[in-house]
Amino acid sequence: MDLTFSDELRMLRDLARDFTETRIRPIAAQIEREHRVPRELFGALAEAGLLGVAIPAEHGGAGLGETGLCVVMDELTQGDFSVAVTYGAHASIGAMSVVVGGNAEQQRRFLPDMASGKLLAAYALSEANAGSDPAAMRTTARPDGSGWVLDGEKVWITNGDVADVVTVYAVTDRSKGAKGITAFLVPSTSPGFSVGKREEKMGQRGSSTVALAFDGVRVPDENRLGEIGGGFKIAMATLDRGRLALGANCLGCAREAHRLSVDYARQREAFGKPISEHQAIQWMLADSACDIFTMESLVYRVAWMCDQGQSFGRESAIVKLVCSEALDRVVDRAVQIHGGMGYSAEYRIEQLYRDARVTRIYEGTSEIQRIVIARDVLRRGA
Ligand code: COS
Repeated sequence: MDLTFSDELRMLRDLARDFTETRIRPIAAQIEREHRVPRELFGALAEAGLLGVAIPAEHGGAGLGETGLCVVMDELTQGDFSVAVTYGAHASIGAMSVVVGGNAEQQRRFLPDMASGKLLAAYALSEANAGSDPAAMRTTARPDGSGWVLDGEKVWITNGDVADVVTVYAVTDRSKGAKGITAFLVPSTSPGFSVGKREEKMGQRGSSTVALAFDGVRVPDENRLGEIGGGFKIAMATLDRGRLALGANCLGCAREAHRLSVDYARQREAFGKPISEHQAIQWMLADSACDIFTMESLVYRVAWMCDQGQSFGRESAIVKLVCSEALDRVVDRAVQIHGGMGYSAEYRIEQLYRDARVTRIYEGTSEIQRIVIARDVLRRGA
């Protein structure tokens, strides 16, 4: 059993690590202060060849699969969570909708430009009253001549205000529930497409999360992704990949919080010696090391399963659940180790604590992951 990265993946990790050190860390405080990831950073990510990591090579990507994507997410998140999430909305759930659900012509038409950064992608599923239960969505698409007309509103759309093309899920037959939902690739320049309210969030403040409105937006049938009524499955299969990549985000954030905690514990003194020499602190550091090793082992094993073409829906829910809850413990311990300083906005750990909280909520809450896992256990056996 070989659990080492290939030379290609090692080179990718070094590239993403160097990008994080030279392009992200120097501006991380500014991103947090201004609540904005500079648009130029997309250009830099594209230039570094990082936008199309998981896009197949025949469509202009690097063809390094979900493992490659997780490697990049792991590294970028260590520099700044908002940058990694902004990246993921494009490179993970944005572009992966087309990889998962697009026909050959759509993949030829969209993927090379998504890999080069000419087209930025986003994914629009959630609505104000349809978050955990997306099948209850209200956005509709009705057939009209040779295309479709979309009406409705989506919320919590990461990159919704910067994307050039958004995968929008809409009801085409309400009587069929989840089987009456269809996916569409909607250019943001379409008349009737508008960007609404930007969320003010507890954490990941640099990433842009907006509402999108569709007011009689016409979409040609050639932009319909997959079968009529097949949209829910595309949404879920894309989320299987998104939840895995999110596990890599959690891993990167945990590594950063842990590293800062080790450094702090070595230099902060109490009772006449560095706090790292007190057993109470050592136990917290040991517990976080266990959590991080578990996260790393899970993320890369499930990424490998995905890239081998194995079924990994249950496992991606396990990654999302375990990694987001492990991250929660790691950042909580990190604040505790930092003591009062961990509660001060002057120390980075305060931001990491806030950035981490939403990982137990977005792309399916912990409770939804347990539903996905339990249903699969009951259907396919333990
Ligand atoms: N891949 C492919 N198809 C899938 C799938 C997956 N991972 N999960 C479900 N499906 C299919 C099912 O197989 C079913 O089709 P068949 O009847 O032909 O088998 C269809 O989709 C409907 O599935 P199901 O009946 O399980 O749908 P539910 O409405 O009960 O929803 C949950 C299931 C709760 C798991 C789903 O709604 C979910 O993941 N909710 C959370 C959504 C979320 O993550 N939102 C966050 C915002 S997105 S950034």
